[in-house]
Amino acid sequence: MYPTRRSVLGGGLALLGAPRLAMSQDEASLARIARLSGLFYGAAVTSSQLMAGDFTTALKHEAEYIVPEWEMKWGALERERDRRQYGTAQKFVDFANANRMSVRGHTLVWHRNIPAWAITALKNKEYGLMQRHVRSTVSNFGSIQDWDVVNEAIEPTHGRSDNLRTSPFLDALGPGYIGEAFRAARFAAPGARLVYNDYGFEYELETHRTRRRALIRLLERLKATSVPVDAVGLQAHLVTRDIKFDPVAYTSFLGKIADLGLKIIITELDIQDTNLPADIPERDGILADHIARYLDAALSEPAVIGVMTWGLSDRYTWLNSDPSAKRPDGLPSRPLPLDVDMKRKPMWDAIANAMRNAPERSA
Ligand code: 9MR
Repeated sequence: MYPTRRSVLGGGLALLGAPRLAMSQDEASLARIARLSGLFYGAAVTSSQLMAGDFTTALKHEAEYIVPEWEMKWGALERERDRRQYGTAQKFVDFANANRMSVRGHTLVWHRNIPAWAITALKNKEYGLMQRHVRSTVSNFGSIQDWDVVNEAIEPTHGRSDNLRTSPFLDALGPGYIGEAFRAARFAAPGARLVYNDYGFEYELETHRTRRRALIRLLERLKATSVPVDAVGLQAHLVTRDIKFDPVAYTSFLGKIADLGLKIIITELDIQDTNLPADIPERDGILADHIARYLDAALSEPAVIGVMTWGLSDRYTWLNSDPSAKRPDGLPSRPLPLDVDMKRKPMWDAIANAMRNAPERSA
């Protein structure tokens, strides 16, 4: 079943005469294709999926990076105060080591999944708490060289002039909490790539335009105050509902991030199909086309160094349990490169082709 001859040869790779892709159909994988362009490819998974038979086989074949969907969030690591439990999260590191993969750490400071006791402690102005969490987590996973340090700190609708989201961290520590989090991470892992990660930048919607401006301003502020941020993670949870993607506007946005000396990672790529026809070939074609347009634009910016999908197979996706992504006909969604049986979909080809056609990165 995996990989299938039809899906590899029929799906576009047969046309690849270029020496950059001189690999057999069995060898072809998103990670290998990515690497040939100097990019990396990986996927988000949960700990139980690391031992899920055919899925695990597909994961090892396709990806060179994994990122835990939940298991490294604060609420998972320290549900009870001062009783930090690293066992489940460690499984990702062990799996990666055993399979010559890398782990992205996700995520140190986020307004969601904060343990209840920590919300109370932050309200009580325990100033060192966030920094301690960052330092302990990063030091514990010394082999992780890539961390989402602050996640989703922008929310212009919250009405602040700095466009920051009101959150337990902001309330307790003020806007400087972002810089403090990065400094704590740099202290604990001087060589790691430290990432600011966020969503909602892709489309020609007023909200997305505002968010793009807000992100650039935030990054400018961080750079101006020597905050050690190395890269920006753009989640890229795409949607197909009646909205416009403008490659020119998007690449200009990416260019502004690159001009600040920052790398860019597409960190959580997937796509909602709530409004699309039930017919699978038709639906998959539209989704693949949308992904292709997005990635062709994104990967034209040399500062983009890698692509992670939020899941690998339609069998396991947060979109099947998210109410906003439910299809009116109740059919399961198809947001990822492999179907529920681990067969490659047109989206796999779209991602592979976009990475193959990307200008070669030097590092
Ligand atoms: O996919 C993740 C889901 O399984 C978790 O329940 C949820 C809350 O921890 O987080 C989901 O992942 C989110 C990611 O951490 C940050 N960006 C948005 C993702 C989808 O909600």
